[in-house]
Amino acid sequence: MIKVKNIKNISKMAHAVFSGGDTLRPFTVAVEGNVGSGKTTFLEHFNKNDNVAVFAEPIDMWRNCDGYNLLELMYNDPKKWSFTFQSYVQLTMLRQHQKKIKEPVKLMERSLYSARYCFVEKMSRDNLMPGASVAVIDEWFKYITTLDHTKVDLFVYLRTSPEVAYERILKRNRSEEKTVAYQYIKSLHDIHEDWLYHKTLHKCTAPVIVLNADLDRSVIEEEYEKFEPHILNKTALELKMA
Ligand code: 8LK
Repeated sequence: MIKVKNIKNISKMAHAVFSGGDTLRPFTVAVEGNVGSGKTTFLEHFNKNDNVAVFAEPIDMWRNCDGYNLLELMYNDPKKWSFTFQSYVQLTMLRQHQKKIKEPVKLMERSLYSARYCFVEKMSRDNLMPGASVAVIDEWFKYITTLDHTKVDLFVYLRTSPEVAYERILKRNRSEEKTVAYQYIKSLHDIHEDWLYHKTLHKCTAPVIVLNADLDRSVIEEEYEKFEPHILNKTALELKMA
């Protein structure tokens, strides 16, 4: 137990108290959910808070790895590019986890865990990634998740019906997502459900808050606010403000 000796160090201590073992880590929240579940809207809401450092999915890096748009390559020829794409996703997510921040709360869009448990899972089930490639991803995954600053303290699951998620994808019309079929979204939905809701798939390494993300943009803020004290780890903030 850390004793609070002076106010100057209080923010540092809030980090330490909630580090769950590894060195001075912020309270780390990963927002998870299907493609089209409203993660960006969720991040925008919390980005207004000075105590939160928000990390959006590093999609621009996936679109430009030394000039290659890996996201586009993966969607256009998944059999050829899934492994390459997910190898890079794993590296960029690791970097997000390890980025140092001064705020007591880190809010990440997805995580190393959804990379492996949802997306690699899906590619493996669809035979887009052969067993040998999954094994290599897994060896890296097992190693890097032992490193400092890779733990997640809380998952926020933006739970949508696959129909609503699919409708939103059609509406936002992202160029790489043109080839995405409803069936893909439905099975990605089932995988998220089994991992974070039924907890029957892989390991759920932190508590999960489930939000009704089918709600329209105009009312979803109320849903966020209901859970805000938990998401922001009220205790860490109280310590910081003491
Ligand atoms: O989230 C942006 C786009 O990237 C969306 O079309 C789904 C895709 N994607 C993917 O194929 N594999 C991923 C992620 C996103 C995120 C992780 C961690 N792995």
